Amino acid sequence: MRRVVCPGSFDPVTNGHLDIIGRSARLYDEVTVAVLINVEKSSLFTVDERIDILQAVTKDIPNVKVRKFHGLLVDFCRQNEIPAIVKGIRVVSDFDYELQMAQLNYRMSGVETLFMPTNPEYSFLSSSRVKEIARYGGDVSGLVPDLVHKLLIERLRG
Ligand code: COD
Repeated sequence: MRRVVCPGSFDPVTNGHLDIIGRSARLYDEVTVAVLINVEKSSLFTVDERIDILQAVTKDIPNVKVRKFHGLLVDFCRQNEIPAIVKGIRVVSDFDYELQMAQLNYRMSGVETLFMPTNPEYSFLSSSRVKEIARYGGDVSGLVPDLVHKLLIERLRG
């Protein structure tokens, strides 16, 4: 079975993330979406909320599963026998950052990283920008799944 992991914070998942997850699911037998537990970074949604959201928005893709992890991604890959990571690349600065991480991950473990160019429709999209726009009352519909849109409004505008 060909397995791959799509890792991230997903705070919250955007349509850019979903595009990469869906395209990966067409290439691999099993895609594990791995949500980082990062106690040092404050987040809008808890890890368990992010997992519930990811499960809901990927429910129609049968070969996608959602898990959480802490520590090194390559350790999660080893424990779950996943030989490769998929990362979406939006802009050249993403590549600079991701290349270094890919090379370190390979050196530590032999786990490969594959870069998937973002759909141009989503190349400007990040979770942080979505939260900022929603916080100040901007419209994020079309940038995130409808469920996330609803939850953002509830959480940020009380
Ligand atoms: N279009 C396409 N892809 C996108 C888009 C978009 N609009 N937005 C995000 N992405 C992709 C990117 O590939 C990104 O890597 C991924 O989605 C997740 O994005 P985020 O913002 O949710 O997650 P990050 O960047 O905070 O996640 C970083 C990781 C959790 C992957 C990373 O920090 C990690 O692996 N941490 C574990 C510790 C570790 O192993 N460190 C490495 C040492 S070398």
